[in-house]
Amino acid sequence: MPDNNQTQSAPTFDNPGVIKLGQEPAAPAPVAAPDKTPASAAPPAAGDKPEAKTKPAAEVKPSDVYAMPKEFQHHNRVAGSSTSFVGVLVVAASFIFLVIVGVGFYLYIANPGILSSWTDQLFGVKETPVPDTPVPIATTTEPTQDLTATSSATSTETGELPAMTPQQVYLDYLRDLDNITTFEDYYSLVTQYGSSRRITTVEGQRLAAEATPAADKASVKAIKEQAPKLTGNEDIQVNITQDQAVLNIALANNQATGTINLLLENGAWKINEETWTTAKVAPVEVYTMGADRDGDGLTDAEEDLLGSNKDSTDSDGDGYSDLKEVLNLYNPIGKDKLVDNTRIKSYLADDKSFYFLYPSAWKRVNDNGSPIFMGPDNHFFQLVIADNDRRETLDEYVLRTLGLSQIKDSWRRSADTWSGIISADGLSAYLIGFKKDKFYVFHYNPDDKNILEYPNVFSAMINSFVIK
Ligand SMILES: [Ca+2]
Ligand SMILES: [Ca+2]
Repeated sequence: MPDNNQTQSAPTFDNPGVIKLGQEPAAPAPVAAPDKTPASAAPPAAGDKPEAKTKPAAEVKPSDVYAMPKEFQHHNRVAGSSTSFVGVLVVAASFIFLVIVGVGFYLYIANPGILSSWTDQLFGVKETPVPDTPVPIATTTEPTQDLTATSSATSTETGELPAMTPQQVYLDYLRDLDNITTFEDYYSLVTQYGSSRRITTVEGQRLAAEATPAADKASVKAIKEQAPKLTGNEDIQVNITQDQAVLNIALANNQATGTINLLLENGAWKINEETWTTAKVAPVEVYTMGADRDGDGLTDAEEDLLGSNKDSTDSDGDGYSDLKEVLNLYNPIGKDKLVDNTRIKSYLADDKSFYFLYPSAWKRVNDNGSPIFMGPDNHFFQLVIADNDRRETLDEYVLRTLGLSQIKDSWRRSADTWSGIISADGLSAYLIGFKKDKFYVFHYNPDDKNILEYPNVFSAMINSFVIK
């Protein structure tokens, strides 16, 4: 679970980073002045050296008859006869120079980098001078940075940025969550927005959650109650590291804060875990109690079921109210136990591992492990038994099954052979025995008008539950 108290450093999207421009050449190097050209290698001017040799001797002796060395004769002859050849050389050198300058200029226009690299090599240039004018950013090939994602948030498979940011994914999920009506809708939503781990988790909840219409309804209700109601003014902080994103959301209208963990899977952000630090206040209960003419807490429907007096708070006059007797498993119309009331029966499991009381007039259906007791007007009770394959505690099971973040102490119940948690609306009871091998989940499904006609008989059924 992410530690939302830990302040993490701001993501790197605050700093889009130094945009690395290509090794842009400095201002065009001016074409080299023709001071070093092959043409400058002109032949030495003829006739300067022989000048020293032409110094007349002070004394001329017959043995000193001057004779010009052969090499000088040769030089003189060449020099004297090659004037037009030097002109040709100059013209050729000029032509070559022009060709070099022209090719150089062409290369510079076509690909500035070549010349600069060549000149860098030739002249040992190590540093690229800072351009006088900023290079237009448009020349960069970097993708435009999304403020809500960092360049590190790329899929390792596609190398592309996810199409949606983590917060977009979560907000879309909340929007769609508001429209679900069944647990199957929820599961479908999770397959769209959830991480593979979360999909697996929710898949494991389907059997129990969809066991009956009542369970389905209760599950969806709990999931929706747990979802935060965002106004759009929330402060959402996003921390992205590699393939993980954490959203820290502070609700605008109360103290609740959420930590949402998302994983990058197949190039998209998937919701992996949601944690809200403060349980949201449950909405005002939409269920209403059935009529209770004498105001003793036992509804008129229950008094009819048990045969007690709808106009007396203590039908048998023993000093104990009808309600108190029923909840404590005593007969409100006699001095015996509730099970002795002819309108109540005991249900014993096929393997005789547990039993509990139920209204004998209610039709028992689906006795194949998850008995349903159908009452009038589509009110019914059901028991669903789930093996504790994961060896979870009751709290873990309830938190996971209902997607809750906390369990209130006022929801807890216990008896000689089990401990339990009653849902906030009182319509579901999650029990576990001391062997901790099974969870026993009782549901009360009221009618479509959400009028609770049999809440106390349902409570008595749970209170009568005994694991052998
Ligand atoms: Ca009553
Ligand atoms: Ca009584």
